[in-house]
Amino acid sequence: MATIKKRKPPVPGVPSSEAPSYEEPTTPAGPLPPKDDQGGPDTLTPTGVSTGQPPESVGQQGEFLTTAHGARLSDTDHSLRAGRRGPTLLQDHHLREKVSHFDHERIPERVVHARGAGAHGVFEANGAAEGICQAGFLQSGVETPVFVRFSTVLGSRGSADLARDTRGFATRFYTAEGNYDLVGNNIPVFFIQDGIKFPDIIHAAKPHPDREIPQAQSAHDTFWDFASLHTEAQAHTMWNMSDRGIPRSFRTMEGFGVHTWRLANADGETCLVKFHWKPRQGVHSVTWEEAQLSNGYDPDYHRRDLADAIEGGAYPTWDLGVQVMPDTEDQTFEGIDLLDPTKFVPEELAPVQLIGTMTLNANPTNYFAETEQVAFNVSNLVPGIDVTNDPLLQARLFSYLDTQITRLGGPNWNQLPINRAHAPINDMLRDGFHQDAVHGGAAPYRPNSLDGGCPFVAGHDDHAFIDLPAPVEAAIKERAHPASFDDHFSQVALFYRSLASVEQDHVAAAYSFELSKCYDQTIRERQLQALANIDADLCKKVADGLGLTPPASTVTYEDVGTSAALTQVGGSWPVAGRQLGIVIGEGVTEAAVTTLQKAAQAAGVVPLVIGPHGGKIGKLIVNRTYANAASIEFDALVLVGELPPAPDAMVSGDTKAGAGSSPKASDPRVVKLTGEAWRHSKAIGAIAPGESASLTDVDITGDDEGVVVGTAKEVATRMLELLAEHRAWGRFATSAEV
Ligand code: HDE
Repeated sequence: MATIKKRKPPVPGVPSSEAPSYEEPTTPAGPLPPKDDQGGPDTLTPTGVSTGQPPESVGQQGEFLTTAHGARLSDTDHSLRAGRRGPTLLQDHHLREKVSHFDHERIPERVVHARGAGAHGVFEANGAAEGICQAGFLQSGVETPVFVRFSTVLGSRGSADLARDTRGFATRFYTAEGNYDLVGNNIPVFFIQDGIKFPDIIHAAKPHPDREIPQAQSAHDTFWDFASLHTEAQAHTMWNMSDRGIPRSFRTMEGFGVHTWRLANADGETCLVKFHWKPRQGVHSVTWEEAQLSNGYDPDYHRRDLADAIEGGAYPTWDLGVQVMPDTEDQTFEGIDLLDPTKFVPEELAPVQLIGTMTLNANPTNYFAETEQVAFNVSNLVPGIDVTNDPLLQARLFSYLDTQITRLGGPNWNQLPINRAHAPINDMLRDGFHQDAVHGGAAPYRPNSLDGGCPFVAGHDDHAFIDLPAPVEAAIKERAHPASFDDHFSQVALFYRSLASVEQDHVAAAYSFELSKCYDQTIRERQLQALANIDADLCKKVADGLGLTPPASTVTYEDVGTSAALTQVGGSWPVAGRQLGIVIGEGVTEAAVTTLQKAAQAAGVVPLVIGPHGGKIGKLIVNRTYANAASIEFDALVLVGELPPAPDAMVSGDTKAGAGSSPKASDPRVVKLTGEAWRHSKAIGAIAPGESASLTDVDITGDDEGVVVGTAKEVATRMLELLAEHRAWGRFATSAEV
């Protein structure tokens, strides 16, 4: 194999492990190794035995182009024809193989959560769960490989990342006792209480069946028609309308198991738990305007952010925690029915106890083989973790296994490399499409004596999965739910009232936006009634936005207070993986930029130089230009010196200008960039000389909140502090102040 010159990219996004030559290479060489940031599924046999081979051993091999059966090919540019101007021959085996395989490259996308991004990592247990759960991977110090897939719910596979939507947060733990899949969301409550309603809510939320619009959003009649009629959906809907519906990054999302699970320790003692993922990066969102801009400028925003962060070494980390509740007969805690998935348990009532930490440290090598073919399954459980009677969870136990049969083309999807368990498999399941294992023996049945009785059933001491004994009360078989499922509003009010006033304004704006997109007035009015039942002030704000009269509440319920853990405002967080835009012009003081770059890199922040043209300015490499930079790429912006219009600027009519009528000294694209950073309450810095023009062009001064003017060193230090706070929160005017 040729010597590999590994690349050291200045910023993340490098396409391959070796820099390309200008001329097409002609000396035969084998496949390049994966990039430094890439990992793959462990190389195991379909029945769980490690092959000890590196991940690239399962990729393409050899120096020469071959057919699928391994014969070397001499030409792939011309089909085999009867004469140079004649028809193509049916005998062209290479053409038929190549085109036919291409014709079948696509598989059905997931019916929900079609758009997603994945990463490999490791989970390390801290042992705090040892007393409540016997699962081996939760014992102190045990390290378990994981694969995580984040997703939106509604959009199709090619939809934009920053749709207002719930995010999936699915984690597979490849434990020594078999795969354990925690298939959760970034929102702790769900739309429906019973799995039988899942097709209804999804049909309502997906595009209208006649025109197939709108894509990846809930701002349309069928969604609000359903949500306003089936009011148990109001809880989840409120979370979606909050900033949680538009996360800044997959890295800055909490994750929730949603349902209540039953754990058992080695003595068989049980408890009920809710699972939480707590991001060490903090919980942050974008503004609605940023979300909309991002869907145009960079529809892959979240996917890119995750891959870039891992490539750049800013490994995203979450602590796994549990809220532990007693396993009582009524499965109720502090008046909350733990079997109702539209309810959550406020952290003040049951603190989240941390039981381990997950770090994502490798990007997939191949999107299709890993992120697309991973098949999470809620019924992938390990000894010590069992389900409860939550009727939503019960339906999921059926659905995940079932859906893969169509999506992955048969019953053997567990044998795909990304789905193989890291434990010996002896399941007696046989044959079927795409069988990868060559099973031996004569007796795939039990009991047998022809195969020596193998496989044997395991006892408790052999780490068998035991369905935990739980009492089932004498009952009538019926299609009905318990009275405790009837309250659809009190916890929704709790959530809304726990938010900071700026977050409440965002909620009101989101409802107003979504409902204003409905065609039918009746649907708006019906949803307003639901809001009236949740919070009169919220209802009035939304009604004002829609030009309607707010209705009076039709329900009464006990005020359930607030929970401080629900707001995202405040605090200071690690900045690694954030992006700093450094805007420069011709004749820039290079030393100032270098100071900023060094300070950013030392903190794990990616500095991106934005110049009037591509290439270099002096010795500085330009990463973005005024023409291709978009404000959504940068968590903070520093303007260095004077930034006059570049030759390609159309000062009077630039569509990116948005610069008002008064003449500006700076390039209109820079004015727009800075104006948006201001509106989105991002930190802005200016380095003298020149701060006066670049800042006054957008009517801001060094005295404004989140704005810093000074030397490069001063600006660098302060920018990192401001970045850690995510936003200059005080810059958002709130209705509470009016
Ligand atoms: Fe899912 N869900 N779901 N879901 N779900 C799927 O499984 C389903 C529910 C969640 O990245 C599908 O493999 C039913 C709750 C995530 O691959 C499907 C019901 C929660 C993912 C399915 C629910 C989730 C899925 C589509 C009601 C949060 C993406 C493809 C009974 C706790 C996993 C697939 C990935 C995916 C069915 C409810 C989360 C069709 C029937 C509640 C994160 O099987």
